[in-house]
Amino acid sequence: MEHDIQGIVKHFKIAGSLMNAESFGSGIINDTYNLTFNVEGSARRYIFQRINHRVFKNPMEVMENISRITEHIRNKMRNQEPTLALRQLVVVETENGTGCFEDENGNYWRAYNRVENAVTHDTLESPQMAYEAARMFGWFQRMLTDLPEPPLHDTIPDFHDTPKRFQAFQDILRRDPHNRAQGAKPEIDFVLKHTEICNVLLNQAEQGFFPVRITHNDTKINNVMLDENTCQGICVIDLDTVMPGLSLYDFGDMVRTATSPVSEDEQNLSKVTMRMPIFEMLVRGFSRETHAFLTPVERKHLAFSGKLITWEQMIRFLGDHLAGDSYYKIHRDNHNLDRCRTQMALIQSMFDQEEAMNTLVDSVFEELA
Ligand code: GN1
Ligand code: MG
Repeated sequence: MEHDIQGIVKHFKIAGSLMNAESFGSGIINDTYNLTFNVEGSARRYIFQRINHRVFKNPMEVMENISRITEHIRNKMRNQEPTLALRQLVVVETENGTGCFEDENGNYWRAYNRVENAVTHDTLESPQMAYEAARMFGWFQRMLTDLPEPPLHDTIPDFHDTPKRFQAFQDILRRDPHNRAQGAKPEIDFVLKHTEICNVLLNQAEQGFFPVRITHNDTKINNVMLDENTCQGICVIDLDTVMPGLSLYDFGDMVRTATSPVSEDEQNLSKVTMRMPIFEMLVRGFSRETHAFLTPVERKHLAFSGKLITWEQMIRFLGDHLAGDSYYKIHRDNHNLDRCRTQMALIQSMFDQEEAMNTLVDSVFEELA
């Protein structure tokens, strides 16, 4: 193991002794470990993470946000759903009373309890899972509608500012520092052909049509935990990017990550498709928790948001490929290019089914009215 985990855990308020540490999860930003402690004869598990501070420039602020969010949710749930309240993330305190420890190498660490009998899925096998996952991300937005002041820190400024992302993409394309543009011509052409997607939400947000809410901003489908046996939604995880944002960013990233039957780095593109039955369940699950506060303009753009976030993700992966893979962890050559290609195939599939997707959203909201 690359880090001195034994030394690091001493700085967290955890009773018992460390028995085992192993790498964990499929995140492509932070490093995650599953640690098992012996607490008076029984095993207790924790998740330890090294926060990637090249990406999150101020890890202390990230943890301040997360402590506030998790406490707020747990407090509300204690009254509403006491059993589920016990299955939420709890930030483990460090010896200095914060939720973040900086080691001597300048790495930042945090720890959570491990939520037991709950699992995450990189791809969704059933419509029921899609319903629950979407309901949970909707629930998460609803739970945070009354988070007391002050506003949360912006942990990554302009995170979903698609026009700024596009500018950054154009900049790296112009510089092409690793001479990779040549080998990615169809992908670059596709991006440039569909720039009309870029400004739609932010232009209207500026005119006041999209309220700023507290959003998760990274609603990859494996960021929600479902009960291992019943598939019931338990909690939402990976809270680093929870900050002010537009509701549709969260819906869009679910469409991106849940409707395709294969993972985002699948190399056989013929398998990538936007599955309508899953999309339907995303709309049903998300709207169940949010329909009371979503505005008509937000509803109208639910289907569109899938395209937007997938296009944004496409330029992020492609931009990182051109930049020499400096942001996302890669495990093979052209990994980011593969990821970019699945996004492209998925957008194409959404183009093909656009009308049906919009019709479905309308009919679900009509049922709810
Ligand atoms: C990153 O590392 P992970 O899985 O939480 C990224 C998301 C991307 C995602 C693509 C902070 O998420 O925005 O959508 O990869 N997180 C950050 O897989 O950039
Ligand atoms: Mg994340």
